[in-house]
Amino acid sequence: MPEYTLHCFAQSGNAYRVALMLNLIGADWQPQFVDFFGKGLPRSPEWRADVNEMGEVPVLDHNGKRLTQSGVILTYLADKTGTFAPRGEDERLEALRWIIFDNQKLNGYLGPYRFLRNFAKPAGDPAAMAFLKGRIDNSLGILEKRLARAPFVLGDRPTIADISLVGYLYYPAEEFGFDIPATYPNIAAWLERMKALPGWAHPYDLMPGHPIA
Ligand SMILES: N[C@@H](CCC(=O)N[C@@H](CS)C(=O)NCC(=O)O)C(=O)O
Repeated sequence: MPEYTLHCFAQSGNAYRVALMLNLIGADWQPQFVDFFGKGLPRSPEWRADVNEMGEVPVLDHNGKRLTQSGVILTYLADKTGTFAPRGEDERLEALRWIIFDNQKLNGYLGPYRFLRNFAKPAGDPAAMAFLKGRIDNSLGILEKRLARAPFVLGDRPTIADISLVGYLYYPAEEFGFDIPATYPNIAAWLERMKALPGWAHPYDLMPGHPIA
């Protein structure tokens, strides 16, 4: 039995952050498929009672400990292994700052936008989509500017802040209806740097459930 079990599904960029981290650190891990689109599993009362009261993926099981929220899990894995960990108080707080920004304003909007565009029935209301797109453009602009300063979000080496921020950014452009790397050159170069790390894999190759049955 592998050391880590990640409850996830291929379309989840929130889960991808954790799957990618596990692969990059060379962890002994296995994915546990969560049927989000077919059974709506995380929304069932049983799943909420037994797995995660917040009704969300990702969930990580490790040695009898159960963790949720990708930012918490990334912090846990970085603390445990020392890999991709921020160094010192200032970096730790800076990483947390970017992880919160990402969860709320970058991938926090990009994930629902992609969901409403591709998977929701009915698809997203045009006014809601326009609101989300405006917020996404603003947040991508902030990240683009940040990445003009250094190769990675905190400086010269990748940390959990980068692993969080790439959450949805490797999914195909047609799922968003706009091409992020083609629009933001600093983000494009940073995505290539992250992709060059040993252990990198695409979300559709790393987690089960693509294509949707
Ligand atoms: N901030 C959370 C977001 C998790 C999240 O929203 N996951 C989605 C799947 S991509 C989910 O399970 N949504 C179920 C729901 O909101 O009902 C994290 O980073 O772990």
